[in-house]
This record gives sequence, structure tokens and C-alpha cells, in this order.
Amino acid sequence: MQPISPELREWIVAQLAAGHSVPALRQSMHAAGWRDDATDAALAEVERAARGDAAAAADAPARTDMPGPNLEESPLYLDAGDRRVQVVQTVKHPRIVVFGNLLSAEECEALIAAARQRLSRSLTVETKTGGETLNVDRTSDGMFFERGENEVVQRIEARIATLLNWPLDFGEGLQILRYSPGAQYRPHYDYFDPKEPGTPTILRRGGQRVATLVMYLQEPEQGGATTFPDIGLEVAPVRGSAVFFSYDRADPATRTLHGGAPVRAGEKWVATKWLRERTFT
Ligand code: PD2
Ligand code: ZN
Repeated sequence: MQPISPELREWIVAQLAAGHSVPALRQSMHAAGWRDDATDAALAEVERAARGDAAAAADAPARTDMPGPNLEESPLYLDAGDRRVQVVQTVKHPRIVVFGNLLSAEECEALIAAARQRLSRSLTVETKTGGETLNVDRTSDGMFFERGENEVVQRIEARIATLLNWPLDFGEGLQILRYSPGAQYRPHYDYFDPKEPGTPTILRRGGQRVATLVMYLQEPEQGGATTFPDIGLEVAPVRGSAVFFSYDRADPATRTLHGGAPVRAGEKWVATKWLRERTFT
């Protein structure tokens, strides 16, 4: 039997982290010439490790140290280091904060310009068949910046770290999404589902997601609100503003179900920053 090299294990871990299922991996490893016993041994080893992590994660208590702005004295404005950010609206449970004036129009334009050429319609692996399909739940186009990839990304990430009292390196790279007319993001949770087989592998890169900041870079003409169906809240996608929400456990009890309503006219662009429990590598 072929031994499982560290490189092979790394590759499997990276594929699972990218959202590919075990059946899809098995298929592509077979296609690449891996003998069945070696392939299955490697995948079984990774799956075993994943199950162990999942069992540990299920017992995890709610976190106490969470990202978020300091709202103890009900401020109307917050000092985010290089910018004075407006507190527009807050909800306690779930913890939601709508910010105004988080980004300048120039920063919104710069992110859009740098992202535009790199957008692609996201493909996801169908967990049942292992084949690749377009994700019907998210009909936008997207891309990721590396953390600190350029000057404007660095500046915005530093501002977010100050505003949300969370270390910069606990954040994922910024995700940019463009919604054309008709595009939407159906309601979902941003944390990784502990019941999904790929989750333990994803969690190795920085633990769970604990909070989300969706920043509006371009307003559509109509539609495109960020919705929170559990509490009947709709946040209008106003350029330069943002909605923050946090979740102290990977559970619907957090009431953080949220979606992007269909854009009815025009184009909506957002940048999303997800915050993790630990350093995101
Ligand atoms: O674009 C949005 O409004 C939206 C809605 C739900 C973005 C996300 N989720 C996300 O990036 O996770
Ligand atoms: Zn989301």
C-alpha cells in the first residue's frame, strides 16, 4: 500500500477546507491514478481526525469573549482609529449593529475596481453526487482578497479591528460579492455547521466564525436588503454603511439566520469580513 505522505494529507485538508466533499476527492484522486487502497486509507485517516474534532466541538460552551463595538455608554459615534463611525441601529439578541460612514466612497470604489477583474460565479461541490454545480442559494459573483493584500484593504482591516475590538489576524480575507438584477443570497448561517463532515478540517485554520461584517460598496436601485428573518429586520444596503452581527455558538439559537434579498434593479456590491475565534492562517 502506498504510504500517506504529509503532502498528500495537506492536499486533502486544503481540498476539504475549500468545500470539496470526501466523495468528490475520492473521485479526483482515482482519476489522478491513486490506487483504491491508498486513496481510501488517506481519506479514512482524515475523516477519523475530523470526527474527533466534531465530537469536541459539539461540547463547546458559548464563548464569552466576543468581537463587537463597545456600546456600554450608548454612543452615537465610535472612534475606529482613522475614522468616526456612526452607530445607526442596534439589536441585543441577536447582537446586530448597523454602522454608518464606515467606508468612504473612494474606498468603496477602490475595492470594486480591484475586485472586478477577479470575480467568478462560485461553484460548489454537490455533496450527494460529488459533482460540481452552481450554488443556487447564492447567485452573486465573488472573489476573496488576501488579508492585507493592498493599501486600501490594509487600512479597512485595521479600522475593523479597532471598531470591533478583535485582532486583525483573527479575520479572514475580505470577500467581495456583486449581485446583478435578480441575484440573491438565500437565508443561511455564516458559522460552519458542526454536522457537516468537512467542518472540523475548516476549523483548523482559525476555529469557528464568531461574527460577520457586511459592508455595502454600491447600492442597487431597488432591492438587495440584508434580511434577518427570525426578527423581521431588513438592513438597507446604503453605500459606506455596514451591518455587524455575532454568534457565540454554531447554533440556530443565535437567531443569526440572514440573507441577501433579490436585487430588483441596478447592481449591489458588498465586502464581507468574517471573524474567527483564533488566528486565521
Ligand atoms: O450581501 C448580503 O446582504 C449578504 C447577505 C447574507 C451577505 C452575506 N450573507 C455574506 O456575505 O455572508
Ligand atoms: Zn451570510
